[in-house]
Amino acid sequence: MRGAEGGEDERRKLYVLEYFPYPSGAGLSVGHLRNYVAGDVVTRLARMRGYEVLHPMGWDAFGLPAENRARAEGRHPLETTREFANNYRRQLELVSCSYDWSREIFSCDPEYYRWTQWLFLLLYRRGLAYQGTGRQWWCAECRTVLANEQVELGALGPTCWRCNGLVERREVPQWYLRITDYAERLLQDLDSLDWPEGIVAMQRQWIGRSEGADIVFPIDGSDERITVFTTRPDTLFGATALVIAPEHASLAQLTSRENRRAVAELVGRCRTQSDVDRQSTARAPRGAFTGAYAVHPLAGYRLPVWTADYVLPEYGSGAIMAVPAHDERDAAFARAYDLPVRTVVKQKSSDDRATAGASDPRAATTGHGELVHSGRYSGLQSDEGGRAITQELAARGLGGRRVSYRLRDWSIGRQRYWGAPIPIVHCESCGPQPVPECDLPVRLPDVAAVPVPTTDAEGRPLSPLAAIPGFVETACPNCGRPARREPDTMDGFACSSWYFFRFVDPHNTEAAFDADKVRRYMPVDYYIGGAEHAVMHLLYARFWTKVLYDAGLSPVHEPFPRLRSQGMVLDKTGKKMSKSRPQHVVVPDEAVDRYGADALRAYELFIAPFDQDVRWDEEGIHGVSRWLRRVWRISQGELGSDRGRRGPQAARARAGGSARIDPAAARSEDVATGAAEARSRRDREVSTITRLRTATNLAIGQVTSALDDFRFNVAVARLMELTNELATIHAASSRDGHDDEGRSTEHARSSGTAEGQSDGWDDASRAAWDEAVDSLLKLLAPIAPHVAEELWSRRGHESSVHAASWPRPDEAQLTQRRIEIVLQVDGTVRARVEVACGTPEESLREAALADPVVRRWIAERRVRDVIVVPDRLVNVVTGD
Ligand code: ANZ
Ligand code: ZN
Repeated sequence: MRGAEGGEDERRKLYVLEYFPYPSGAGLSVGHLRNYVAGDVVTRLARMRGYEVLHPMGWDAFGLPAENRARAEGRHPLETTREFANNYRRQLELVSCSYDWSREIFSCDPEYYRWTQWLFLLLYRRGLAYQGTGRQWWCAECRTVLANEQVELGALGPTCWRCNGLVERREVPQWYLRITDYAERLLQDLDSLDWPEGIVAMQRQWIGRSEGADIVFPIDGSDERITVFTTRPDTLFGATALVIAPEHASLAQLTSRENRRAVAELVGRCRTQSDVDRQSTARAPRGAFTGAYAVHPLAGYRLPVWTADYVLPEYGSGAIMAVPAHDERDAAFARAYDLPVRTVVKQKSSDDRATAGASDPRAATTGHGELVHSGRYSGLQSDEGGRAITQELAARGLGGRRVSYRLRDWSIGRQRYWGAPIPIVHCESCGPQPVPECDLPVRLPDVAAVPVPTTDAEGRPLSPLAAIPGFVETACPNCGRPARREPDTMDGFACSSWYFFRFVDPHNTEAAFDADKVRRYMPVDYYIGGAEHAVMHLLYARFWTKVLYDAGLSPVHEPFPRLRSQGMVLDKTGKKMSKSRPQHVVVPDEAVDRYGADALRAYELFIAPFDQDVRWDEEGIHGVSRWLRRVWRISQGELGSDRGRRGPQAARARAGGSARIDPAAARSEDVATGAAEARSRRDREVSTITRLRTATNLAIGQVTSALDDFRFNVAVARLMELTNELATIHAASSRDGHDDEGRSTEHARSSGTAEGQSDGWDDASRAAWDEAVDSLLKLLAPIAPHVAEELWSRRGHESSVHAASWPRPDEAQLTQRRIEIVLQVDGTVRARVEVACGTPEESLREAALADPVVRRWIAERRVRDVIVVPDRLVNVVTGD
C-alpha cells in the first residue's frame, strides 16, 4: 500500500472503496466479486497494520434498468431494488467482505437524494446548472435522452449503452451541468493521479483540448458573420470554402431557395448518424452548397458557404474554413465537390505527402513549414505565421486565440420516474426558482405502478411526473403564486458523483456531511473498479468534487488519487458474463458451498494478474483448495501424509499463467537426505532454524510488497511457495535421526497434538517453526480469513488473527547471514561455495554450473538435471 505504510498519511486512516454497485436481479457474479475481494484484502491488511479503515458499501439504486424491470414485473422499483440489494449483501457476506454495514446507503432513499438535490442547487447557485435546448441523443427503446458518454458506436450506427438499440438525435429542452467550465482542471489534474494509464488516456481524449483560433468570416451581402475554429490559423490564406454543420443556427438563413432541397436532405441524413460515423474517412464527405458566399477576413476574396456531414455542431463553433491543401478531410471534400485547392504551406520535405498515404497531388500535406501565397505573412514559419495572423485578426475584431475542448456539458435531466427529482419550480412571473433548502427533499410521488414515460404534443419526451398533478402543482417559493414543479429527474450518475462523501457521515440529517469527518477520511485512498466507468462516472465524480472544493466544502479537489482496475472475468466461451446471457453467469454461491469462502476468495485473487481479463475456470479452485488444506495440515502438525510437493504450480502462477495446480512430486528429498547425513546433528539444527527464518522473512517481504502493489496472484503464489518450503524443511528435519521417512510424524499425527509436529526438535528449532507457522497464518489472514482464524485459535492464540499485527521482515535475517552450499556432481561433493542465506534456487543453479571445479567434473558429459535444495546443496546430474 504505497503511502499507507511508512506514515505518509499521519492520520493513519485508509479509505478503501469499490465502485458503487447497481443491484440487479441476477446477483453478483464471480466477476463482480473479483474487485470486492481485492478491496477486502486491502482493508484487512491495513487493519492489521493498525490503520483505521473506512470500508463502506451501499447501493446505486436509481436508474433505468430498475425502473424497466419493475414495470415489466408489475412491481415498484423500490421493492425490487431492496430485494436485489439484500441479495448482493448476502453474497458479499458469504465471502466475508468486511464492510461497515452501519454506513450502508441507498441512493433512492429520500434521506440520501435530499442531499443529491441539495448539491444540484449548489451547482445551480454557482451558475453550473442551466436549462438549454440541444440536440439530445434519444433512445426510443429506453424512451430516454442519453448523455454523449452514454452513446456507443454499434455496427449499424450509434447505440444506447444500456439496451444497444439504435439512437437518434432530438431537440429536447434539457437541464445541463456546466462541466465544460472545469475542462482545463479536469485535464491538468490527471497528471497528479495514480491511475491506470489507459483510463487517464481515455479521460484526456474525452476532454480533447485543442489550441487554435477563432476566425470570423463576414457573409457577403448580409450582416451575418460565421465564426470558425481552427487549429491552423497559419493556413488561413489556403481556405477555399466555409463549411458549417448541418445543425448550424445560421444554415436556414444562409440557404437560398434553389439549394434548399439538397440541404434539407443532408440535414435529415445527419440526424441519425453518430459523430464518429460522420467523420469517417472510409467514404467521401457529403455536403451541399448553401448558395451564400463569405468574405475572406484578410485577403478579401469570396468563398462559397457549404454545409457538410463531417462538420460537427458541438465542436469549436460548428463551422470550419476548408483548407483542402493542408487538411485531409477538407481535401476529400474538395475532391468530392471539385473545390479549388490553394497551397500555402511549403513542406520541409516530401515525406509528409508520402505519410498521408497518397501519391495524388491533391492529397493534403498536413505538416508545418514556410508560408507561401499568404500576403505579408509569406516567408514566415507556420508557428510564427499562425501567431501573427491570429494577432492581426484579434486587432481587427475578427477573431483571436482560443482553446477548444471536445467535452460537452453534461445533460443531467431525464424524463423518467425513477430518479431524484430536479428541485426547481417554474413560475410564470419569477422564472425557474430553486426549491428552498428547508423544503428538501422533493419526494418522488408514491405510485401504485411506475408511470409510463410519455411524449408531449410535439412528440418530445415528457417526464411521467408531469402527468401527476399532486406532484407538479405547487406554489412559487418566491411569490407564492401557483407554479409548476420541474418534472424531470436526475441522471443516476448524479447520485454516484458524491456518494463517497456521504459514506463518511451517512446518517447526518443536518447536512450532506460533516466537514470534520470529511477532513478525517477524504480522499478515498484506494478506489477499486473496472474500466467500464473510465469516462462517465469517474469524470462526473471528479467534477462534483472540484465544485465542492471550490465551495469550501471539501479539503480535496480529487476524490480518488489512486485507482485500481480489475480485469474482466469472462465465461467459459471467453465472453463477458452478461445479464443478457444468464446461463453463462457464474455466481459465487455454489463455489462457496462446495469449496468454502476462503478457497473462492483465494482463487479470485490467484486466477490472474488483477488487471488482466481472464476466463473463469472452475477447475482451478481445486488447486487452491488443496493448498489451503495443506496449510491446515502444516499448522496442525499433520504432515506425514503430505511431503515434498514443490513449487512448479507456484512458479507458474508467478508468471501469471494458468492457475491449475499440478501435483508434482519432489525429487530432491533423497538427495537432501544423503547430504544431511554428511553433517552433524547440531549443524542440522542450526541450519533448520536458519532455513525456517529465511524462508519466512523472505516471504513476509515479498507477500507484503505484492499485496501493496495489487499483485494479489503473486502474493497467493508466494504463500503457496512458503507452504511448500515449510513442508520441505519440516520433512527434512524430522527425518534426520529417523530411520524411515515420516514415521515419527505419523506418530505425531495419530497422537493429535501440535507438539508432535516438531518431534525430535530442540526448543530453538521448535520456536523457529512456531514463528514460521504463525507468520504464514498472519500473511494468510487477509486472503483466507476463516481458515487463518480457525488455525490461529487452534494454535492456542487467545485473540483474533485479524487483530494481530502484520509481520515485518527481519532484514538482519535476510542480509547478514552467509552460508556454505555444497556442490555435487552425480551425488559426490566436489566443491563448496558461500552465498547469502535464502539465495533463490535459480541463482544457486547458475552458481553451480558456473563453478570451475564443477565444470571440470562435468567435463564433456551432458547435464541431465540440476537438483537444488535451497541453503544446502546443488547436485548436478549428468548422463543421457
Ligand atoms: C483549418 C485547418 C487547416 C484545420 C488545416 C486543420 C488543418 P482538433 O485538432 O480535433 O481540435 N474543425 C474545427 N471545428 C470542427 C467541427 N465542428 N467539426 C469538424 N471539424 C472541425 O481539430 C481542429 C480542426 O478540426 C480545425 O482546424 C478544423 O479544421 C477542424 F491545414 O481548420 B482546421
Ligand atoms: Zn413566482
